[in-house]
Amino acid sequence: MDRTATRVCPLCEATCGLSITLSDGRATRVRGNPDDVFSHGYICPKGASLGRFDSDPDRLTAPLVRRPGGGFDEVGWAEAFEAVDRGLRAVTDRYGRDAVALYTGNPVIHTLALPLYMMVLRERLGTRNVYSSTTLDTMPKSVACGWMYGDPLAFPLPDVDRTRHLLVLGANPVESNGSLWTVADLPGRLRALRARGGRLVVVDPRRTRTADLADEHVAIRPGTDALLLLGIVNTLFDEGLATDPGEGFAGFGELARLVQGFGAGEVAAACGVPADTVRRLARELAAAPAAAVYGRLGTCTTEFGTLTSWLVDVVNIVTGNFDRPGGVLFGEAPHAARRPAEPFRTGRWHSRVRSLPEVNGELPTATLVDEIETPGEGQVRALLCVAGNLVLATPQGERLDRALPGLDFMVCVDPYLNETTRHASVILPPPSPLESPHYDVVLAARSVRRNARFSPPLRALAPGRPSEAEILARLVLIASGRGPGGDPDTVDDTLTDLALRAACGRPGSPLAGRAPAALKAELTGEGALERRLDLMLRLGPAGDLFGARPDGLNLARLKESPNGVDLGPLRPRRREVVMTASGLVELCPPAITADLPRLAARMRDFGDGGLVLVSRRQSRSVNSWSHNIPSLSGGTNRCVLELSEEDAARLGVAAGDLVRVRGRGGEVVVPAEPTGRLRAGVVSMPYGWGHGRKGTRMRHAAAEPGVSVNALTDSAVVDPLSGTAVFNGVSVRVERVEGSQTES
Ligand SMILES: Nc1nc2c(c(=O)[nH]1)N[C@H]1C(S)=C(S)[C@@H](COP(=O)(O)OP(=O)(O)OC[C@H]3O[C@@H](n4cnc5c(=O)[nH]c(N)nc54)[C@H](O)[C@@H]3O)O[C@H]1N2
Ligand SMILES: Nc1nc2c(c(=O)[nH]1)N[C@H]1C(S)=C(S)[C@@H](COP(=O)(O)OP(=O)(O)OC[C@H]3O[C@@H](n4cnc5c(=O)[nH]c(N)nc54)[C@H](O)[C@@H]3O)O[C@H]1N2
Ligand code: SF4
Ligand SMILES: [Mo]
Repeated sequence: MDRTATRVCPLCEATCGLSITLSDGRATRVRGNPDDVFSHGYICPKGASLGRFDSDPDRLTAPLVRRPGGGFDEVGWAEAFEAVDRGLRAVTDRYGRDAVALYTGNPVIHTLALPLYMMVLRERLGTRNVYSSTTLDTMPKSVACGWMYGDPLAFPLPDVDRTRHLLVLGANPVESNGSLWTVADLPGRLRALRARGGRLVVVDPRRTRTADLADEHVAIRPGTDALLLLGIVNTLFDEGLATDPGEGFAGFGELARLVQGFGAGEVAAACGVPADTVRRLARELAAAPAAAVYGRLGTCTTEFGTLTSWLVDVVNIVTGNFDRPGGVLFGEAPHAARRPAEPFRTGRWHSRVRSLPEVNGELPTATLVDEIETPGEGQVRALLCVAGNLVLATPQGERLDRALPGLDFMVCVDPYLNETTRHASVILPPPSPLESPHYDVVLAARSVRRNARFSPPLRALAPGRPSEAEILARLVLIASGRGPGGDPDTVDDTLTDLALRAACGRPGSPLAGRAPAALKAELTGEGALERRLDLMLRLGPAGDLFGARPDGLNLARLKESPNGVDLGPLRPRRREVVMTASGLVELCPPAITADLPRLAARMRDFGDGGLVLVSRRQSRSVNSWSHNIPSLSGGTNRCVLELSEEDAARLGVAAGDLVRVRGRGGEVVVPAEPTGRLRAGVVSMPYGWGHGRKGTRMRHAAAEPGVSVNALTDSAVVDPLSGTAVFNGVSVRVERVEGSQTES
């Protein structure tokens, strides 16, 4: 029997509403849901393939446990959890808690269960060796926002539908569909911006498909955006165009002083952008009735990621576009979101081997390999890897690939036997997204429009198969020393009780004086996790407060609204958000501006001739784990090294020739693709390839494996303020492999 259900897509940050036709439990057709309150029918080829992700025959359905002689055995769930309990306990008993490292990957932001257990799992593991994809991605922005606003998760989002001028640096939202900025149909909204007379400027060494849509493309030299932005701020002051934000802000005068020495004329050569262009970009931002600056991976994962991320916000503030419609506005989740207990700071502890500072309770993922490889007290002996593909995702991933077999124990929560999980002692596969409830705990807070959408599972789990929530709850029980067989609901119950007691006990709270047990009995939902979500919705800014706000949100109401609930546009709310020690927005946090001399010193050596590598995303890929989906592979979705036509001519490289690329991390051989899209001196490789390794089981991906860009990158360099890896602006050498024409 066919039926149709709606569901939010979990594959990227755009959170499009889908309409899925199911025949006998299989998704036979996936379309954009025209009635979805947020995405209004938009869909991309990845979302349209969600049914193929669900039915992928290589997706694991049972836990795997490593056989002593190599290979894996499928085992029952109870046996797998017992093996995890034994393996982790053996390591902590002998070496202590810090010997267990936790790594969590990108899908954590795309599921309901993972983010809701991560904090408690971290706490119960009690290890300082906490790592995540954040230090491969967004941490520079978090550090900038942490120091400027006091909250590392308070991200200002461009108000794309009302702005008149959008300056995009190091992002390709037409292919990525946006990041740290949840916007469905971003390509359409960028077109709409231009159609209403607004201007789109894209700064990127590559003329991307986003740049194709723009009024202007500025082909900057990789790694120099901080200098370009300093040149812009300098021009704003120099020409009397900078707006003093006044009350509620600190550091405007100091900013004017700090940008001296970074005039348009001084930064131009390093950026490879004419001084006149730098000045004009500044004047256009100042003149626009409403403008927003946005930066993403090309600004974060560089040597100066935090400085650049800070300057993006500085420009928004001193052009008068901060916290106002048409400029940038803080996101607002409809559920009770976690706020930090105290103003942001970093460096509460340091990594053992390289002494890199803790940020947000995490250490830099770039140094995990050092912690595994380097013997001595505090060495990492076990790894719990949740939804991560470290081998392909981290700089110098091949070194990690060699180091992981040296661990005493490794657990992966992952649906695939891939480049990373092949090293596991135990793999615990979560069910398919279609079998899991969905609500965007993380992305709702980064959405350009306030909305709430819940997707129930479309299919019951096979008997005995645990949900992803249960897998995580059992890991929490194991980490708490309570063994693998306990009741997983007690984890959620404890958290629910704590939250209710706090809400009822706080003077002035709308629930003050009410009985926690009575409120708990009112919670609805299938299972303890859904009830915890119900609580978060009820206590959130749009929540029903258990009847105190009768038209407010709760889970039952979301379940009655299959197209979601729209809660309106974002609104200025700086006063609610800012929680720095001073209570002010800090324009010049000393921890950040202390890094300016390093940039000033480096300014002189940019552009000394060699080739530099940047990464890119492909519209029909999802990071490293979608290449097994036949409907998304082939055509342009291939792993090739793009290089400029000038460089190709100089190196004697023609389309399809194999080239050897050498970086500080190692080398790869890859087909070359000369293109008019790249700035001379820059080469670009897609991120996420390098499949087909021994012992993996992703058969379609193995047929066209590609090579890993992270065989070239170097784990020794990080953005020092955030510990974030450097994937963009990496020095490489390229040479043609003689006699090597690939078939194309
Ligand atoms: N050179 C270079 N390196 C990069 C980047 C780059 O641009 N260039 N990008 C960086 C960025 S932005 C990121 S976010 C990181 C990503 O780093 P990771 O998150 O470590 O890598 P992913 O490729 O996203 O792998 C996700 C893993 O989660 C599994 N998975 C998928 N869905 C689920 C699920 O629902 N539950 C569970 N438990 N597991 C699931 C997949 O099988 C896969 O193993 O890589 C970084 N690395
Ligand atoms: N289709 C698809 N969508 C995705 C993903 C995917 O794998 N595929 N991954 C998701 C994830 S995890 C993330 S983090 C987001 C990333 O979202 P984006 O950041 O929008 O995507 P990227 O393609 O990594 O874009 C980075 C751009 O920065 C440019 N660049 C590199 N170095 C520099 C530099 O120094 N300066 C400037 N100005 N530009 C530079 C690159 O040429 C590239 O065009 O995408 C998400 N969405
Ligand atoms: S844009 Fe992102 S959320 Fe929308 S359908 Fe595509 S992958 Fe899914
Ligand atoms: Mo990412």
